[in-house]
Amino acid sequence: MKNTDTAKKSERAVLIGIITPKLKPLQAAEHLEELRRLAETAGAEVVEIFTQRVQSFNPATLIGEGKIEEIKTALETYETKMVIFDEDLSGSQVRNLEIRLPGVKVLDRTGIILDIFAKHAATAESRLMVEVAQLQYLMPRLTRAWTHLSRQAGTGGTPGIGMRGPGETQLETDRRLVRNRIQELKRKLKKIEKARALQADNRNDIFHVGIVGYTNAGKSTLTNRLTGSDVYVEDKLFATLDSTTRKLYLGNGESIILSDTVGFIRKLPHHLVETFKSTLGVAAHANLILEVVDASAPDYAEHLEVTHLVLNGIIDKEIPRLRAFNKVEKLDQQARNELLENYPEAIQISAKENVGMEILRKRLMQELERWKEKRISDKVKESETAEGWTNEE
Ligand SMILES: Nc1nc2c(ncn2[C@@H]2O[C@H](COP(=O)(O)OP(=O)(O)OP(=O)(O)O)[C@@H](O)[C@H]2O)c(=O)[nH]1
Ligand SMILES: [Mg+2]
Repeated sequence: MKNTDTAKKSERAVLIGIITPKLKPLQAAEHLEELRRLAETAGAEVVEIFTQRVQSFNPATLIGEGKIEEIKTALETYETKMVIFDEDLSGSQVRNLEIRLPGVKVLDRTGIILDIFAKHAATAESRLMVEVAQLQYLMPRLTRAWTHLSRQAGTGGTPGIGMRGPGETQLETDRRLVRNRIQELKRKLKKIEKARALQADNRNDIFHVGIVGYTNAGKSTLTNRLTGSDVYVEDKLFATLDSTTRKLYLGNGESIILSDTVGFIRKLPHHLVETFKSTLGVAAHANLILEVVDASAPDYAEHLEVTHLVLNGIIDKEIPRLRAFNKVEKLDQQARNELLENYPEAIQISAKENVGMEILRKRLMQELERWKEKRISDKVKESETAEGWTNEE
């Protein structure tokens, strides 16, 4: 086919990965492959990937002078105006790199993730969260060049009258405007969160399962498979941003609720996790966490680690967990046996090929029964305490 529309529309990009002594070569390659997928999901066409081995980062530009020259040549060869770093850049690193690479857009991993989030945000809540995250990202990158920020930040009007303190520079005014806007958005988010907590309270008598896991693990495919719903599935990162809640009938008149949530990814900056806490909070209110893992990903062990780190950051109570290794139809018998040996508690499924669904339903039923029993014993304890039967001296 001749020159497709998408090829014409997408912006070309050069990727840059840093290999630190801690990183094994295979790991580094996987990280870069993930960055390529992120860039493509954001709509870029990757034309070249550079890596640089470093003992320590160059504080001014992250990478060395020689590498910058190499990149400059590649940008000219490919007529490209965009570089994307796999590491997060500080505001001054972006500025220094933009001076060294004039006219080139310098982005980092978080910038790309935010771009994808903005594309996929479908509800008022996720749009608010994306805006907070974008403003927080913007803050350290603000320079004197950023004037008229009040309009850019969506607050309307021009900065200045009634807004500027005595002797305050434009930069300080801009920072203050961004901070105010962040506060305002956070207040709105708090309200939505409160409404959600209330909803969760009302649902107290139904067993709620939060489906979590690394992005692209197959969470939405599994939700669709189990509940016959039509949640958006795509072989792209962060296809899901807003959580979806569906009812699942387990048989014997039992039903539970399943929530499909936003996926995790490595190097997720702390402020992003903080901001998306309420979307992820759906999982924090769950009675069971169903962790979906792409068993066919070569770096699935790292996915497990990342998932746990993020989960521990957002969940402050003990919630039972069930792990399902997905996409196992892609593994040979030996790999499946190894999984079983290393993770005897986990189940193996293929949401796409409808494998292991009966076992999963059975495990969900068992967890439901366990939860019911616990509720009864908790209630008994509660009434005993209320009547002063226990802990009497
Ligand atoms: N081979 C195989 N592919 C699967 C399976 N389950 C899901 N997929 C594919 O994996 C890709 C991602 O699936 P999703 O269900 O969108 O994954 P997700 O975890 O919801 O991803 P995000 O919402 O982006 O975090 C899609 O191309 C699915 O078709 C499976 O069991 N086997
Ligand atoms: Mg999804």
